Amino acid sequence: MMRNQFITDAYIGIGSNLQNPFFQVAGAMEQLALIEHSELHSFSSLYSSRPMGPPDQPPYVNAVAWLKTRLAVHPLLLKLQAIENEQGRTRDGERWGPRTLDLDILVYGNYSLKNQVLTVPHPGIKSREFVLYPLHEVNKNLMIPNLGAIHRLQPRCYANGLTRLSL
Ligand code: ROI
Repeated sequence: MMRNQFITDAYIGIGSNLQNPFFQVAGAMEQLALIEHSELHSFSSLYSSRPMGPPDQPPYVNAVAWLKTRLAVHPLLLKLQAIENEQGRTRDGERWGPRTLDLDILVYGNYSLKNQVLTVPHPGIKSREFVLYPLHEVNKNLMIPNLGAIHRLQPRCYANGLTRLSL
C-alpha cells in the first residue's frame, strides 16, 4: 500500500438519497473511521439538501468528514470507492441521478491535482451549499487550494433550503 510519511488533512464529502440516506451516511462514517493508516478526526452534522441535478429525485442527506491520513490520494480514493460499493452503489444510473452513497475527496492537504480519474480540490465545492456549509462547520480555518478561505466561500453560497438535522 502506497503510504505517505506525513499526515495529511483530507476532507471527505458524503451524500446519499436512496435506501434510508440517514442510515447510509451514518454507516459511511463508521467505515471511514476504519480506514487503515488514517484517523477520523471529526465530522459535521448531517444536513438535508435539495437535489442538484434532475429535480425528480429524493432530497439528499449530506455531511463532511475530516480525516487525518498517511494514505496517498489514490489509495485513499480506492478505499472510498470500496466503501461506496460495499454500501450498494451502482454506477449504471443517469448522470447526476440518485445514489445510495457518494464519497468525494473534497480537499487533500494543500495538494492540487487534475487527471482523468480525480480532480482535487473537488471541482464542485465552490457552488455547492451541501459541501461548503458542513465543511465550514468542521473547520472554520480551512484554506482550500485554488479557492481560498472557507469562511469567505461559505457565506457567499446561497443556502438553498439546506437544513441541519439534529440527532
Ligand atoms: N445533490 C445534493 N443535494 N447532494 C449531493 O450529495 C449530490 N450529489 C450528486 C448530485 C447528483 C450532483 N447532486 C447532489 O452527485
